[in-house]
Amino acid sequence: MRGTRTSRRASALVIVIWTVAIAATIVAGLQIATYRQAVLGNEALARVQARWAARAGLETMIAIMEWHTGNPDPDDALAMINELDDNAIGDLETGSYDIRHFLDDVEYVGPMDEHAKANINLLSSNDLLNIPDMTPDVAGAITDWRDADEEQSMIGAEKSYYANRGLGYEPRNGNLRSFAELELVAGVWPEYIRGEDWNLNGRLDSNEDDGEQSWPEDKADGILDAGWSSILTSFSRTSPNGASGEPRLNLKVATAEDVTERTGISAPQAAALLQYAQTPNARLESLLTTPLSLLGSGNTPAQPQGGTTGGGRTNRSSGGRSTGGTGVAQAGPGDLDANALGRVLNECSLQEFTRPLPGKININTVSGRVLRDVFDMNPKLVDTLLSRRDARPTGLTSVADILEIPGMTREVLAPLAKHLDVQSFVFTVSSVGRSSTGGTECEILATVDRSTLPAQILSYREP
Ligand SMILES: [Ca+2]
Ligand SMILES: [Ca+2]
Ligand SMILES: [Ca+2]
Repeated sequence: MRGTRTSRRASALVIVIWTVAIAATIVAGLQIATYRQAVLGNEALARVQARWAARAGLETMIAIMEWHTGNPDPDDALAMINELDDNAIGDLETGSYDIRHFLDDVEYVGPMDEHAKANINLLSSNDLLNIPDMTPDVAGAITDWRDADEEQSMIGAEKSYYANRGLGYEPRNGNLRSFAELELVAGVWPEYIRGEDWNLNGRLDSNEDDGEQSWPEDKADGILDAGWSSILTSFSRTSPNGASGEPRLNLKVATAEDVTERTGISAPQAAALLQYAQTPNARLESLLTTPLSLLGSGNTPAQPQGGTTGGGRTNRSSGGRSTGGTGVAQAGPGDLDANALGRVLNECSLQEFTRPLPGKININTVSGRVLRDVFDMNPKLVDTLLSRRDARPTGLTSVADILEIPGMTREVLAPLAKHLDVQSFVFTVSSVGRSSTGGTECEILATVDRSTLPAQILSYREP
């Protein structure tokens, strides 16, 4: 009896031990599965946190841009840019964001100003030929890609060229809409366009700074050499609004009263300006290089004569007028002084803005490389211009201010004048978000146009 009871107890003990062992195994298995799920959950959560942190950075930039479009400060050309830069790094409860870009071999905190580069849609074949690695056939092909006609330039490429090579596409015969589109143009190599910045985000990513370890090949020197993308853009736009925020006054249809009210210039000056506006090929920037009295009379500086006046304006003889001086400072009583010229350039136009037009370079943010490599400016003059510009806490508030910089004569300014502005409207924001739990990162790359409200996203990707 006793033996049987002992053996039963032993059997029960074995069963209990087994049960406990099996239960323990099940619990351990459950724990592992739950742990894995928790890890996956945390990773997913961290990705969401990082993505929304990046988005918060972008939204912050857009909010600042929109505020300054609605509330412009005509006396401070840098107000918005400074505020963007001051808010380009931010902390949130669940993460942080960081917005930066490379320009002229230096990394800056803040969004990339597309107006710091030259808009490829505004460049002539001659401008294009100044660019490093540019050859005449590629410059011709870019011009043909852009121009509306099908007439092949001397060594360019129109529709037939692409068809004969079975490329499956043809030139747009219109302005390039993205910078990567340039790679479709005959003879253009991605290496020229991107340099080391293979994902075209204006940032030095790890694969772009590790030599030959990963594509692309790079110098691994901590500096982003972004090829043509560092000096050219297709995104910058001209604003239909003046520096005051009001729609620009179209001089082709405005009255003298409109002009005096808007710019504060005298009635005779307004009349002369309106008269010039009616001449064929009139360009507002010509005022920078030629006094109003010569433009309004339909004369050129080369053949100055006392022409007809536009409303009692005093004509001056050509005797004392030099085109080699410091510009508007020599203007006569009928001409515009620097302040008046600045207001005219900032508030008027010679066209209706029925569609977005390619943007100009902002002299307050343009890189020295753009002035040297695209506009072929003397390097010493570029240094003077940039140091004078950087010394002004509120920047240059009118293109006319440039004439105060030593060496910026009318001759130097003439080929450049049509490319210059003092404002920026399009920025590319590379916002990298980081989750506060773990180091998960997510980048959002968006190009924002603030020229009209609400701001428009011209391009968006998550590289
Ligand atoms: Ca064409
Ligand atoms: Ca990059
Ligand atoms: Ca590499």
